Formats: sequence, structure tokens, C-alpha cells
Amino acid sequence: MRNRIIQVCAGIALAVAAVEPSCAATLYNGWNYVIDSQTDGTQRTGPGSPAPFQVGGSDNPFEMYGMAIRDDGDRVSVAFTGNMPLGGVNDPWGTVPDGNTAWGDLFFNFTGEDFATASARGDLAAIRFAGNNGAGVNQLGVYTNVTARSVSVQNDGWSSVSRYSNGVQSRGGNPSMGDLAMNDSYFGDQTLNVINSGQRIGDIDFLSGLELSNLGLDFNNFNASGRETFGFSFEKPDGFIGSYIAHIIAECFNDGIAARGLMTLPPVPPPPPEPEPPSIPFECEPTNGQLNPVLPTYVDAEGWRVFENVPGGLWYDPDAHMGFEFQARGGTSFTEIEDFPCGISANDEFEVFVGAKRYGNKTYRPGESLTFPYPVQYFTIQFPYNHPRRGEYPNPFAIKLDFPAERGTFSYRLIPPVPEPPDVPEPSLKWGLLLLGVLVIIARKR
Ligand SMILES: [Ca+2]
Ligand SMILES: [Ca+2]
Ligand SMILES: [Ca+2]
Repeated sequence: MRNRIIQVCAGIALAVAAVEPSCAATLYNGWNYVIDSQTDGTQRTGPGSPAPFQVGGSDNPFEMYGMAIRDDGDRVSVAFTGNMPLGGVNDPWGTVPDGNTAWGDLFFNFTGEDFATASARGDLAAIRFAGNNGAGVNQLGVYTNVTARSVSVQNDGWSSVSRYSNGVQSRGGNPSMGDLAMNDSYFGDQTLNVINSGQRIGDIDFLSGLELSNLGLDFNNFNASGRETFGFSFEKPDGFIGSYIAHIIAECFNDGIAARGLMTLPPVPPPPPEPEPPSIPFECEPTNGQLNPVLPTYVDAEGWRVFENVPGGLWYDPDAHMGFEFQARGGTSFTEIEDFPCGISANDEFEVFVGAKRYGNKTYRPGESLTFPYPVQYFTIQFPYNHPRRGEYPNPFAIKLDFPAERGTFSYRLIPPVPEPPDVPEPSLKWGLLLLGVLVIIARKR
């Protein structure tokens, strides 16, 4: 989903109610975008007091359009778009003492407290990227333990949030803080907009237009590209974990934008996979008993190969197949499979079923034995029909069995084939043909 829009903005903010945020933050190509109202930047249009001003307009240098934040785990990138250059706006009316209205500082608040509370406690983080604003610190960079202050009034700006908001609405504009409503209690009514104090902990690196583009930045996707787009990145500080509110406000409080977001810990690389133990082919040698088993006394009309009154503890010889069923006769029962044949089934593995239940929940191999918990009258042994080693190991299938008494009588036969779809011969006919085939093979063997 990271390359797709998670939540599409409902156009630009014109149709949105005056105090509503214009658009919830939207993840697109790895950036979390927040799109601001395009009619809430205010600009003085002449000298004098009260100041004549306009709201919005593509020629309005204070209009902010959007902000985007990218979290790459160990690094954070931020981009802005709007009409305000990185160097700020020179004052043509002689009302700003330093002659320039600059960008404020970008604040991050991970505390869950409102902005003024977190500021009073010195719990904010901030990024100083505009060196000409009136912050209480000088160097550009990443700051923690930050308190904030307002420089709005000395930059010919608004003295409170409500005055600004009322001013915008009085000119038909839509005041917005992006993800937050303009009247959100997070801001209260103060115009805090630059760092007052803080501890510098790291640098920022400005990103060129090409670098931003290579990182996937695309404000055009939201119809929100201003005349100026710029950005920077910085190493993520330790405290940048969890949900946050980030916001930027111009020195004059003529526009601002806030984002709600979430930052995560850098992903921990998964441990390297354990090397698979090498697959060792099972090795065994057919026993004398398997190679020279007891042969059936006779084959009855239903295909049962009958062993009549044979001693227990010997090998008995069925043919290799996908499975055999064993039926005790004349009061005999089976107590134990004493051994399994070698070189018959795939990887020499056999499954034993008593009724429909697989016995022991395992497969058995040559050299293993199986003692039934009580003597059984009937069981089946099943193994893969397409045995890859059948050709290489032309050993006869035989099975070593024991009975409760010294001698017993039993029979075995091939497990009847699974019924076929209706476009083949009827199962009874097919079974008859197979039985005939088995008998012919037996006749040839003898
Ligand atoms: Ca704006
Ligand atoms: Ca200034
Ligand atoms: Ca705004």
C-alpha cells in the first residue's frame, strides 16, 4: 500500500466548512501529506492601520499549500510547498523592523499535551531551517528541550489565533491548519511560532528538487504545488517515536499548517535463517527375511492372499503397491509389525492405519517396529505409489508380523482403487480387470 494513496483529499479546501481541517494527512509514495487551505494566507496590501489585506491568491507570498513528512526509520525528511521563499518576504510597507517576514520554526510535539503546555515544560522538539527568523537560538539544526515564543506582532502579523481566523473569514477565506482545525484547542489563542530556547542536537541537510523528486515527493498529485517547494532531512532523534503533531507558522502568523503523524522505530532486521540440515537419504539393506518371505497359501476369489497357519515373527510377501490391507482370519489377530521392508517406498517411509486412524501419528521405516496397543484384526499399510526408487531397488515388498499365539492365519490384498470419474470403466469392472491382472502376474511369478 505504500505506493498508493491511503486517503484521498476531498479537493482543495474551498468547499470545507470554515473551521474544519481541509484534509486529513495522506500517505502517498512514502510521504505523509497534509494539504492546507489555499485561501487562508493573509497579505498586507497597503500602508496604514488597520492594515488593508487580502486573503489567498496565487500572488500572495504568504499562502502555504502543503507540507509532507517522510519517515525512513533512521531519517526524517520534510518538504513544504507554497508561495513563500525559503528566505522569507521583504516588507514593502516599512512596517516590519527587520524588513523581512520569514518562516517560523517547525515544531514536533510527541507529548500528547497541547502546544502551550509542552512548550512551557520545554518538551518540544523543533527544526530551525530559516536562519533569518526571530528565534532565540541562532544555528540551523535539530533542537530538543524546546520552548516556543511568538514574533508575530513585530512582523506586522496577527496577535491571536482568533483575530487571524476572523480576519480570514471576513474576506471569504477558509482558515485551516491542515490536519487540525484553525480553532483546535491544541493551539489555544496564542501565536507561538519560533524557538525561544532549546538544545541543539543535530544538523539538517537541505534537499534539492531532484533529491526530493527521487524520494517520491509529488505535491502535484494533490493539486497543491505552490511557487516554492523545498525540503530538508535530518537524523531522527531518539525521542521521535509515536504519534505527534508537527506544525509550521510564518513569522507574521499569516498562514500555518499542522500535521498529525506517527513515527516508528527503525525496523529490526530479521535474524539470518537457520541453515537447513542437509537431507541425508535414508539407507538400509533388505534383510534375509524380506528377500525370502513366507509366500501366501492361496489367493481367494476376492483377491485376498491367504497365509494359513503360518508361524509368527516371519516376513510375509505381498507385491509392491501404494498399500495393502491385512485381515486376520480364524481367530488370529495382529500384535506387532516387527519390521518394515527396505527399498520399497519413497524414502522408505510407511504409514499404518487401523481403520481410518493413522497409527502413531508418524511414518515408519525399516528397522522400526510397531506394537499395537491391543491385538487388531485389520490394518493397512500405505506408502507413495510413485516411488522414485522403485526402479533402483527392485526389492520385494514383504512385511514382518507377529500374532498373540505362536501361529496365525491372515490374508492381505491390495487396497482397492479409489473410484474413478464416470467416463472410465465402472469401478467393479475396473477392479475385476485389476484383480485379473494381479492373478496373471502371480501366475507368472509362480
Ligand atoms: Ca494556506
Ligand atoms: Ca522578521
Ligand atoms: Ca493554513
